[in-house]
Amino acid sequence: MAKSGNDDGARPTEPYLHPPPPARDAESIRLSFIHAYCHVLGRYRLTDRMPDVYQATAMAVRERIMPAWQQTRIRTDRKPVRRAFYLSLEYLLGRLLQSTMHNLDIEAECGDALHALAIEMEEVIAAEHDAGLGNGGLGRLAACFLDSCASLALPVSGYGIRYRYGIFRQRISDGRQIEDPDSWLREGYPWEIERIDESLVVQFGGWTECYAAQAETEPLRYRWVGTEDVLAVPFDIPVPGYRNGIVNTLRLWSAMATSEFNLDEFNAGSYTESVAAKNAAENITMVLYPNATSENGKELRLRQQYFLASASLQDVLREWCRHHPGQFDKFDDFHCFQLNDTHPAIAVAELMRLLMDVHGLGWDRAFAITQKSMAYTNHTLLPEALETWPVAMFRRLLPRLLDIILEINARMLAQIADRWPGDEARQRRMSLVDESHEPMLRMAHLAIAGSFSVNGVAELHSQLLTERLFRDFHELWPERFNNKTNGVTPRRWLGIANPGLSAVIDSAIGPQWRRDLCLLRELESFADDPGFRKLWRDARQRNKTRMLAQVNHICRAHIDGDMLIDVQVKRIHEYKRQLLNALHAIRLYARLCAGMTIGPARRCVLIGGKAAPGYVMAKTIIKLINNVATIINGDERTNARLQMHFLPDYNVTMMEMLAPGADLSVQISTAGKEASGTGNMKFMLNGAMTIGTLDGANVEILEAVGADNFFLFGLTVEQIDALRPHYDPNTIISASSDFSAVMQMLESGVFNRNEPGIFDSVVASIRDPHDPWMTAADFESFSDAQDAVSAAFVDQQRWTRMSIANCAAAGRFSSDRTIADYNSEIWRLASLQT
Ligand code: 26Q
Repeated sequence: MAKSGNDDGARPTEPYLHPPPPARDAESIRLSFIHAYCHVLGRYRLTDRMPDVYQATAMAVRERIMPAWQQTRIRTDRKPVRRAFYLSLEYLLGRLLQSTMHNLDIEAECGDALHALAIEMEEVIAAEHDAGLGNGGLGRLAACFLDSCASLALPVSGYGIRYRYGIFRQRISDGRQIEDPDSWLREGYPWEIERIDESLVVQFGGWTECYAAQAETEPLRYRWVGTEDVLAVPFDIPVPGYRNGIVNTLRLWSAMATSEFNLDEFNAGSYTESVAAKNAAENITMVLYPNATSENGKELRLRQQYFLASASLQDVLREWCRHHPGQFDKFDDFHCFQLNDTHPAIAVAELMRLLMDVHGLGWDRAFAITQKSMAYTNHTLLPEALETWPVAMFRRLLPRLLDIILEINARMLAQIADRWPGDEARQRRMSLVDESHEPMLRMAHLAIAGSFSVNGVAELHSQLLTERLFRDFHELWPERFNNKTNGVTPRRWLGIANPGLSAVIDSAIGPQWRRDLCLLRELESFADDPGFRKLWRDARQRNKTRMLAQVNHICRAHIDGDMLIDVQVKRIHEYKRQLLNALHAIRLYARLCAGMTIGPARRCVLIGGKAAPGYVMAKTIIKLINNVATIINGDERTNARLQMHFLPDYNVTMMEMLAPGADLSVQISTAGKEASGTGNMKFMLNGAMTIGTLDGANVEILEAVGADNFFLFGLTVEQIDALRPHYDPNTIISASSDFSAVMQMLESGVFNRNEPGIFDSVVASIRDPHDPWMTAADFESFSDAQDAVSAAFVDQQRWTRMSIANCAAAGRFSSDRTIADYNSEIWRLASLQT
């Protein structure tokens, strides 16, 4: 096709097609639906098969994103603008149909279109399968960030992996977790567009060669040869901003064999081997690793990380070179890569490789560019969760990248030796290679060395990073360190999840809080208005009724609507202390059995979350929760006053129904262990009360809402540190009659009559003076705080005022605020709308 061009040196004008934008009225949407249902899906009678109805609805909606998507692309394409790229191994998107309609402002029209066909919108929305390409907080944060970037009209693209299987589906059988594969693509995924023409090659294995460049004066160059090559095929997902005409892109890479059959092997008769090789290539993007903290040393995981980093950087460089061939001086003025934890940190070395080996830059220029365009976000304080890779594996899989990392290390260590002569201990601590045992690469150190920005995700977390985990690096490069407190998108987590409460808020302060969540502060002036309180309480009660209907269905339970609903949902991990929650439920039960009081409120304890398949202790805790729940719920003497249920297969969609209906949000990690938490923010935003420790973002939630509206308990980071050397859980247990009764019940086998010994490890961990999570230390204070919750709950006037106060104070936990902070302090992007 002929290309029209201009001669001012700017890029040629592409021959764009300009199809007429599809109309957005209900009748046009109805016709699009019918077209998709009949002429695309080949169905001609409306049936109950919701997957097809959902697909056709999604297609009708998708058509209406396309014009703005194309416009957004043209805007960043015509004249180069500074852009940011979010690199993440995880995106926990959840469902997209309703959020897309909501952001495009066509929810009502779509509802009418379906209604005209006698279809209920709610059922169509429910037919969508969650896109579960993430484990938990880190992956969901990436999804909230994409929504906020588009809503703020910032030119930010996401890069990730299109896993064939997302996070496993959890089933509970006999109280134990069973994992089933999540084949989320089986019915087809209407939100993605494959761009096979933009595929790229990613190399693995092989070796490096040194060769002389054309001119003798030029330095030697390196090439990476003898590699096994894998094709990276991009699939684009639109990311619409909130009613602003912007649609950004999430680009997910899928691995494909470079050719269907390796002809040489085929001719040599190795048909089966060549098909097997194709399989090996495609395995790279087969499955999401289901660990919520790092499980180190798995080769396939390293392949995934490099696959993402290499394909994404090549993609960006290709685009840059189309317009600025060979001109890298301004590259870092136009590009910023945000690394979501160390998972994509290999990008530091890969950008060096591409700039030097492919584009011919020397080390110093390449490093200056790399270091000015990379920024790293840390999400953990647990030292055991820091990623490391065996040097030997790295050398075998990515030999050229290892060379580059070792050179970065040599130069950094020289800098350290210069600043602190003779301090070899410091060099060993900071080295990119841990040489205390088998040599291991420390990915966090690589990320810090190769970035201009390092941030934590809540104030306390960022402070602990600079004072503890990365203290040495903070001494060397203090200007790199900063905080960006997490947030959640108010569109999904209040507007969509809680339409009832949203309408009440709109009636008081108008609808603008969806763009500026700090406007919720205005609700404070309504907190003492009896009429408003009633509206608030009624809306929340309706949510609770809806939630309990679902929970009762899922758990085959009979929870009634005036119980205090106490919810802890998050990945199962010892540091999050679901065990402490279970101990408290046992305390209440033991008191009831002994004829004692448990406070005025009748209570239902809900716990949900997935355990990493290899995390034995986490799985035992699930089994314990289920067994305790069975005993408690089965006791006719007490089950009108106390119930407990485990929610199977907790996911994004389940949170959308829990946050609006929960009374109490349980955020009880050991102080200093939870980087931020984001579930805490979702509950608060929906008017639930928090019972929590001074950990992660709880600290800032408490500060925002005030001590009168928060149930604080537990030791602080400093108190934990001070207690640790003489921590004596057995004395703590003996000193409390409640705690002794709980341990007595646990240890006498009340909860495992037919399976003696199965909870021994759990019991031992509570009694262990070296228990890293110090569960026993906070038992008493947790119990007292729970008693205060119970008393507050039955004073409905007071509880409602507190609920309003929580929502009113949630403004700063919008991911719009978080992204505005990333932008003003790290990315420095211009809005596409000014
Ligand atoms: C690493 C290597 C190999 C396999 C798996 C992993 C891996 C995968 C996921 C390591 C960690 C994760 C996820 C971590 C995570 O979700 N962290 C949470 O991030 C949230 C967003 O910042 C915080 O709110 C939480 O406090 C933090 O726990």
